Amino acid sequence: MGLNDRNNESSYEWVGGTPNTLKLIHGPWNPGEPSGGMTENCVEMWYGAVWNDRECTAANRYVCEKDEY
Ligand SMILES: [Ca+2]
Repeated sequence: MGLNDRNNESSYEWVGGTPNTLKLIHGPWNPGEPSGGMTENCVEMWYGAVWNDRECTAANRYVCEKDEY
């Protein structure tokens, strides 16, 4: 979902380096997550809209943001 801690473990930022201003480290993680340490540095959304850290090479569906007409 565009959130990762690849540059600094446990310090999450958005793709492109935008700081995590939403304090998402305290977001709705699935119980027990994030669990991947240095091997799972990207965040995905699971069923129920909870979060999981996962390998950044994992292929997931995505959504795009667009302006409202
Ligand atoms: Ca995980």
